[in-house]
Formats: sequence, C-alpha cells, structure tokens
Amino acid sequence: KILVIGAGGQLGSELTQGLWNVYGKENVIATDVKEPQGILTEGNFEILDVLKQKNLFDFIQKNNITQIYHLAAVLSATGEKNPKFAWHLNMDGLIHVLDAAVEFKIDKVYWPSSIAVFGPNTPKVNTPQDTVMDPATIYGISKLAGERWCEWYHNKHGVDVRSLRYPGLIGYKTKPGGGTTDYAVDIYFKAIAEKKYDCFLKPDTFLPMMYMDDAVKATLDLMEAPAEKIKVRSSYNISSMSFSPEEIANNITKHIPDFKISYTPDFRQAIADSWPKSIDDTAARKDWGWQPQFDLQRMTKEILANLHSTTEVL
Ligand code: VAH
Repeated sequence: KILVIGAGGQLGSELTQGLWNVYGKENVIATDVKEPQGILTEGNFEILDVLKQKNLFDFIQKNNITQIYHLAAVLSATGEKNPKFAWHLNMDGLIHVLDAAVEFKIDKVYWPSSIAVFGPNTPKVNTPQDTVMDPATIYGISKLAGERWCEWYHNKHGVDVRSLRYPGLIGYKTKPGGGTTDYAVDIYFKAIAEKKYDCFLKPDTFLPMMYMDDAVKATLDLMEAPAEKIKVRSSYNISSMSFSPEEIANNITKHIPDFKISYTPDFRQAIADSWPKSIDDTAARKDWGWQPQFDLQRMTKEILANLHSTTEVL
C-alpha cells in the first residue's frame, strides 16, 4: 500500500490523484493533518500528523505500507514568517519518515526538494546538478539539509529514497500553498475572475517553472524507474520552462485581450532574486528519461480552458 503524507497540499492533491489513477484508490491512502477538500474528498483519506512518530509507525504497520510519498512541508514564503516551525516540520517530519523506512523496510520513499536549495552565489543560468548551494530561506536550508539526510540514509541504511528539485509548480486544481512562485497560479484565477492581477514580483523576474501535469509525470516516472538507474540520491534537477510575470501576462492577454497586470513587489521579491533563472536537468534526462510535455503556451491554453469550464465567466 502507498502512503501519501501531506496529500492536502498543492502538489499533494494532484500527486495523490495521479497515484489513485495508476494504482487504484484502495492501494493509495491520502493523509494530512486536516480534513480533505476539493479533489481529495472523493478518495481514500485519513488524518495523520507526520510529527507524531508513534502514530506514523502504527499507521504504517496497521496498513501494510510499502511506499511513502512524504510531501508535508512549510514552503518558502510562509517559512520566513514561521522559521522555527518550518525547520521543525520540514526536518523532523522527513527524519521520522526515513527512520520508518529503515524500521519497516519500506520499498521506496519519495521526498520533494526544490530550486530553493540554490542561493545568491549559485550560477543563475543553467544551474548545474552539482554546484554551490547557499539557500537564503529557512525552507531552502531545510530542503538542502533534507537532501543530505536522504543521501545519508541511502548510503548508510540502503533506503531507496528518491527526490526531485521542483521549480515553481503551476496547476489549476488546487490553490497554492504559501510559495514565492504562487503568483503564476493566482494570475490565472484572477485573469478569469477579474481580468486583472496585481503581481507581488517585478515584471522581469525570471524563474524556472513547470506545469503540474509534468511534475506529477516526472515524479511517477522517477519512482517507477529501476533502482540501478537512479544515480543521484540527493535530489535531481528537473526543468521545463522559465518565464517572467511579464511573459505570462502577455501570454494570457492573447486569450483575454483586456487582461491588465500591475506590479507591487513585496518580501517575496528578495526570495525570488536569490533563485536561479534556469536549470540544467541533463542528469534526469540521461538517468531515467525525463522529458517535459508543456511549455508556457500549451500550459496557458490548458489552464484557461479548464478554468473557463469550471468558473462562471461573465
Ligand atoms: C515555493 N512553490 O515557492 C515553492 C517552490 C521553487 C518554489 O519550492 O516555496
């Protein structure tokens, strides 16, 4: 059985749906610390707090869990407001899962990292798989430390833990969860609802981004690859596109001609400025055949078409 921890989040909800589609609802138990909403309400869900180690261990034993997708975390922007809790959840949550993997000989563990592990001194263009990493947020520090823990548990205890450094993830099925790249999700909802959006980043803030369907596919492809193909046990760079608020706004205007964007940069600008502009994902493409399907044009078309059909557009 597969356990998803943090299934209620932006990535968790869509990854859970992807896992239900592939493995069947009865084989994938979605869990979070609060009751589900949206796309999760139709499935196999239970309350579970990864910080309560005994509850986690009992849950794994009772449900014969053989794989764990551990997605519960505090993201970059929220983490800067609650740094101690961000460190606590992001680090102790991961270590509870890695200890459970050893204790119950879990077949495979998935844990998401992020481009937030890179910082001001990291090369910003085509950021390499192995490079200088000086993350400037508690979230990024916890993801960098988490990568080190994953590699250590793999080398010391043989845990088959796999990870991806996601760029900003963009989907229309769930609200974003307190990240710096959330503008790229909000902009679509606001374009449909109000034909205008006030962006919290400057117009020329280029960031690596990815459509949620590509992120879910990359995750399932990584987890289904034979173990001998997985050469990176910290976390793989993956990328599909980079764009700025100005570029995504221009793309939306092609579909909604009177869409208007304005800019009011806030504390998240400094976080975005510390991250790369583009990522080199050669290793992922070579080791397990990573191949994105969505660029900005195709993503915008897909999201607006789906939002049009789900929200009353006057
Ligand atoms: C965040 N969406 O903004 C996440 C992600 C690269 C960004 O890690 O914190």
